Amino acid sequence: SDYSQEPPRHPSLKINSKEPFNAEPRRSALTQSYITPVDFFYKRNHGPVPIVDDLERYCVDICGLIENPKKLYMRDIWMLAKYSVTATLQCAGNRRTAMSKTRKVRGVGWDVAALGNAVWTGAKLADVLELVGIPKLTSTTQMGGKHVEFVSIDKCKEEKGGPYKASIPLGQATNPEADVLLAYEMNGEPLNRDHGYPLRVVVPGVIGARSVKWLDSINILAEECQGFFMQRDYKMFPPSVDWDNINWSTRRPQMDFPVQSAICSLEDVQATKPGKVKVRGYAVSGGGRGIERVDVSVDGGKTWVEASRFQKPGIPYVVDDIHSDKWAWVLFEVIVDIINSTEIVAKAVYCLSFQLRKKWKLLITIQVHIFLT
Ligand code: MTE
Ligand code: MO
Repeated sequence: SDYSQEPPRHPSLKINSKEPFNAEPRRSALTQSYITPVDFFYKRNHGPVPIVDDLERYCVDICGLIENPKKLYMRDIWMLAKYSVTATLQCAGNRRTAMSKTRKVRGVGWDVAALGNAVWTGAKLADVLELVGIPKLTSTTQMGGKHVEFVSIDKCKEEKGGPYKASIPLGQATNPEADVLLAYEMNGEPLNRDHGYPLRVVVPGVIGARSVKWLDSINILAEECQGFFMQRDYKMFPPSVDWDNINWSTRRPQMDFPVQSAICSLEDVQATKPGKVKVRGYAVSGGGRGIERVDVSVDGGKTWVEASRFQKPGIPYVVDDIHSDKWAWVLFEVIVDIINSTEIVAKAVYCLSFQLRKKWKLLITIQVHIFLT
């Protein structure tokens, strides 16, 4: 593969792999702003970054199980209603290094910063599909086609030199409220090459792997995409399954990501003087479920205090559909008093749904070990 024409990158990024380029910001830099600057946004590529230099000729083929296949040029996509969605994109491998401490896992060794929160702007996929005759809110049982596949122009070794690809269910693709975008801007600027120039898919609330960059075609399929990243990667197995007895076809591809929280103002093991310590981090839930609360413990999980939390910049989070960015992370902060060597734990509580806001569930925690100096 040819890596001689990679784009420039910010020198502060922590590089996990050079070719293909995989990098994340330092965790302390990550939670400094609600919207992650493009320079500090993690980059996850599976091959060389492709070059699109003729925007006039660049187009997306919409094909598969439809009556009238169509080529959409950038000018056609720019004509559609323009939407901006604030969404956190998270790699399914985020925090893999910590997971490997419990049991060795394969893949890029990410710390806690293989995610970022951006304002994505573009056309809604539901509007694009309507252009080719697929009505809004087409349920998966209504049509011959049941899945919408996104195929890229890049090439990767997992696909034996073929393009990166993924699919989502037709019901999600045609639902305007799912906010699936064909995005041409990130944080108000045209996408840069690393993030998918000139056009990428953004599937909010779903693992990053489904948000295909450098879009080449959209394929309406009867079955879900059979590509490597849908069928032989990004699946969850119980502890009894190992690399020698794995049977990939027994599990569904991972789609919505689970609730997640991580402390970013401290390293996993950190020395400090006794006194006040700032605990700051992020919490995010897939599927648009939102974050109900973040609690922090300085005694390894015996007692808890609620952290203050910020979603839209400067405004304490308001719990309703309109004032929350439901696809976005929440930044939390609390000042704690440290008197002993101890373990600090953060816990995010997510909402099962905006309708059932009273019902909540706990999930992932992260632990930080503090030693007094
Ligand atoms: N799309 C293409 N065409 N090629 C890729 O390698 N990587 C996927 C996804 N889309 C990928 C892709 C994965 S695994 C993730 S986590 C996100 O893009 C990363 O997006 P980012 O680099 O913009 O942060
Ligand atoms: Mo990923």
